[in-house]
Amino acid sequence: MLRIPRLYPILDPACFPDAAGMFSAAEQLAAAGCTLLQYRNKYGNARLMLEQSRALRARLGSSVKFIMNDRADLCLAAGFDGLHLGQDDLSPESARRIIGGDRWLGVSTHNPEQLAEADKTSADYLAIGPVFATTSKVNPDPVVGLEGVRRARELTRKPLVAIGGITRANARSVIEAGADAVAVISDLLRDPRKSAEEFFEILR
Ligand code: TZP
Ligand code: MG
Repeated sequence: MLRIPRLYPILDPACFPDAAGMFSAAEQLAAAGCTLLQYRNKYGNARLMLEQSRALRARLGSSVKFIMNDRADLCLAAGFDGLHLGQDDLSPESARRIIGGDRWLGVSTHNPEQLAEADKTSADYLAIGPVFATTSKVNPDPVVGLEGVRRARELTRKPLVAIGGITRANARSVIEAGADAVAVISDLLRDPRKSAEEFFEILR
């Protein structure tokens, strides 16, 4: 079973004024000690997504594990280390056939039924959320709260990533509810290096 770092930052170009801002944030996160980053782009075309993914890899090298959101094809094309799937993406087993056995595969779930279902797949880690209200996702599922994290913990032994509205103020409670890691977009945007360092301090 893989060991997932406590902090799992998600880079979404929609949250930055331009690509340079996202690249700079990625470098700051790596400088703070982040070793796992997800690239999540809901609006870019495939060509732009591949360009940005390759640029991220070129800047940060192989010390960071890069996870592609949604797209198995771009995961391979960019030479990423893993793929993260939602409930409307390829099934975990279909994606697994594409990415192979060695890359990480993560699956998002939003309730106990989805969690239990995903637990039966070859996914390497499972995500549960949104734990709290979030403005970073269009049409988010209902919040599951800390109770949702506790319930998820009871249903899987796979590494569990909590996502949605997680900040330095509530991250500790999420880990105490049973999550192994927190995935974060917005609370890393302002001063990414300092914010990530504070997350690590809180989650030690
Ligand atoms: N999936 C569930 S909530 C969410 C995603 C991608 C957004 C998380 O962003 P934030 O800003 O950390 O709430
Ligand atoms: Mg998806």
